[in-house]
Amino acid sequence: MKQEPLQAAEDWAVETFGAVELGDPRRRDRLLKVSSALAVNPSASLPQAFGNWGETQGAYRFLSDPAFSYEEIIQPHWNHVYGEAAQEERTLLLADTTEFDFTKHQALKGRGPIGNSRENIGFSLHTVLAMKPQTQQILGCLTLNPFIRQLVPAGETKWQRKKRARESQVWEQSVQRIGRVPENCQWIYVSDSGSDVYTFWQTCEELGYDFVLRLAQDRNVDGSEEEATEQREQAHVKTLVRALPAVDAHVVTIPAQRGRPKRETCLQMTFQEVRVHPPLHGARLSETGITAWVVRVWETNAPEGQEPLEWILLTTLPLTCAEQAWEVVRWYEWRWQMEDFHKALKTGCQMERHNLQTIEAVWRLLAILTPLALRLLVIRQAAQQAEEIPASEVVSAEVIQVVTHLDQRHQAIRTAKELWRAIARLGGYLDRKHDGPPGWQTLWKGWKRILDVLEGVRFAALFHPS
Ligand SMILES: [Mn+2]
Repeated sequence: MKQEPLQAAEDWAVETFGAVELGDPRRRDRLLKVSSALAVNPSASLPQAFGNWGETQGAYRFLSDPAFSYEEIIQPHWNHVYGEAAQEERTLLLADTTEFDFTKHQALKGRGPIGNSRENIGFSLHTVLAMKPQTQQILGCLTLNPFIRQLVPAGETKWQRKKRARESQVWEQSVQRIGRVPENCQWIYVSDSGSDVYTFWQTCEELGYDFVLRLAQDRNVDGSEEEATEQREQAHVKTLVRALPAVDAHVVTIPAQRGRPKRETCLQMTFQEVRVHPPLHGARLSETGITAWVVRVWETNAPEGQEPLEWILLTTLPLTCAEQAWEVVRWYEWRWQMEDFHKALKTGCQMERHNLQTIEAVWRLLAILTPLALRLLVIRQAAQQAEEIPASEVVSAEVIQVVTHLDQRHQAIRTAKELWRAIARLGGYLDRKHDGPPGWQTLWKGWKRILDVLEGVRFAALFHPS
């Protein structure tokens, strides 16, 4: 199977958005024009992507059209991904919330506050991506939920806060939007401590989802001993799990982050079944508790001056052995791909630089850029992982020829990894021993150069029919 990002922009646009229903067929045509122009040049502004005023104006008119919503634009993609995931036995749903900064566009109508400052403006975005755990392949986006944060009004009482729609509700809304888990499928939310929200867990239970998430609160659980007695002892989940001895240990590599170099470390692990009590207020569906398993991994030999790593995870998946508990930890580690996707939107697609008049127009653009950012993500993954796959399985012989010819090293390209390295070099990647993996912009630049050359080759053939 040829990898999807290697499709020509127009083919990709038709495949991704062709089934869209926006009423007037002219709207569909415009969507295909805008999406294929951005597919060629994902980080471009609209005037740059089109290079002529008439088409640019057409794109602005399309994005400002109140006749349809961002959901209608991305619906065919959501349907496609839902259908793909429904064919898998098990799918991980990586979910997270991020903020987009439009402080430079003060005129943007409908925007809200972001961060902790009252000066910065933009919107929040909750995203759910589907991932196939066997290959870590991202199937696509299952739902997007952009929203405007409400600042806490000064002097608000606890009761008023409960009544106001709270940000934490976006988690249960995302589950409801995706809907019931299809027959014979296991769909597992994988999410950070932002999803420590009891009503989210209840919604998962109601619609058939499992989850693996990081606990934020030290919730009440049944005490471990004397479960049979009438007076069940209460305990706090973190205190309880921290008192358990390690049942296993693994050496893992912690990737470099926030200026700290990558390091190898030994992680201790323990796990136990718990009965989590509902909070005293606000458990919507029922007042019953939830049976789950808590997993703790922690570092005992952190280098001096570095905070030792500790994750306390909660999962609805029954854990009967250490191997299952490690699997859950591994899935939680893969969550970084979600953060990478948000980076692809911000850095790869320069989402925050677009100058539109209303937040609804920004969200319509977001619906176009989301499948595009996924294309960037797949390219970067391919560049990092594709070690053993022959290049000829990924692209046509014509592409391999063009890349070999343009690459200054002029070496034979055998594997997909060699192919992507050469493509990155065409985009300016130096590929020295100490260089990290190539970034989005570099890969995309290299790939775009090949697309341009291919177009030239095909164009030339028109004039010299053989
Ligand atoms: Mn988060």
